[in-house]
Amino acid sequence: MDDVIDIAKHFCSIDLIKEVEPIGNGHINRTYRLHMSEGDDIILQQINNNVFNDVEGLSNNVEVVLNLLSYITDKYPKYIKTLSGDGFVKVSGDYWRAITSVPDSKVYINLNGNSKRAFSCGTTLGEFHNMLGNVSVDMFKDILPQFHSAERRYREFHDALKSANMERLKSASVFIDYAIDFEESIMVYSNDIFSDNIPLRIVHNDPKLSNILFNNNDEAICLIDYDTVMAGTIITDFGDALRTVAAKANEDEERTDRIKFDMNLYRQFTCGYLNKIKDTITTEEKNKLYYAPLYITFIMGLRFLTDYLNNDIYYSTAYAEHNLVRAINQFTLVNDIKGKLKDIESVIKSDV
Ligand code: GN1
Ligand code: MG
Repeated sequence: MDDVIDIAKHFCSIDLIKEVEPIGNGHINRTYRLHMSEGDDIILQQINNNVFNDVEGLSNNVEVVLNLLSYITDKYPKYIKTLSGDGFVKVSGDYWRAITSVPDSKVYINLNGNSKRAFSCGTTLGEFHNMLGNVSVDMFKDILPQFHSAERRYREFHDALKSANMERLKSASVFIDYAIDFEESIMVYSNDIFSDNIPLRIVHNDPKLSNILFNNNDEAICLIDYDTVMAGTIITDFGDALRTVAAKANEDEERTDRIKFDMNLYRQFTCGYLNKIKDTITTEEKNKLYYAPLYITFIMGLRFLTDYLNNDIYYSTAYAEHNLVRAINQFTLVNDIKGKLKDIESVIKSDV
């Protein structure tokens, strides 16, 4: 852990560090908690420069969002600058930044049917959207352009098909066909979401369950992981949260018979969400929410499949077929959601 201490010394006095603990289960960044003998614990995170080329822009976005939130609530972490006043530090070619830790908090990677937690997740996402929904998008840099657009993700998929090796093309062939069959209908959704009548707002862009902190009473406190906070739509955030909040199995589950969309958790989340967002959401946005879980789950499956075809250059993987397993998992969830689409829509319609 000496290298972590070497980085930590740019953000705090190292005499105050009691313990360094590796944390997190993200696919992209390395994260540590510094347990401090005084003041808040510190979350120290390496920025994956491979994914985030514009480290300056990314740091600006994280700092701006945490500063904005700090005027409204004390539930969110505070941005910590380096002792010399910079937004991040570069050590041995790697970039690092720090924020305060939220005390007595935990994350879940599965809600195991717990309605109260699902409702609370909805409330927390709704609050986040309310707090940032009318902030000028110009304050944030578009560091990951077209992040949730199907046009971009299909372009990358078709490029990957051209360069993939025979072995992976063969093992993924059923799912490649599946993705090709879906292209037209997914493009329709994408064009419908990223259209002129849907406002671009500052949203989270990665509000998955493991990015929601809970307190010991099982109430969600806040969202974490601000790397993707930038202009986007509340529709994709709504879908992305449900992709994991209402999933009966985790994203890594191989046993496809366990992969289902839990309608009760969906209902609870949606109730909590709509209740908070009702004064901000437009009719056009609300009318499109129902297909968001299907759309964004499909996009994730497509991204995992693309990365598999690219020999795992983007997501960290624990074994050779990991990205393919994740793609199959997400496509299985898409199929389940598809069968429930009418019911999903009626829940949103019935909540006025
Ligand atoms: C990545 O790094 P992590 O796990 O927070 C990805 C998200 C995906 C997610 C899938 C910048 O997030 O878009 O939804 O994996 N983040 C980026 O679990 O690509
Ligand atoms: Mg993330």
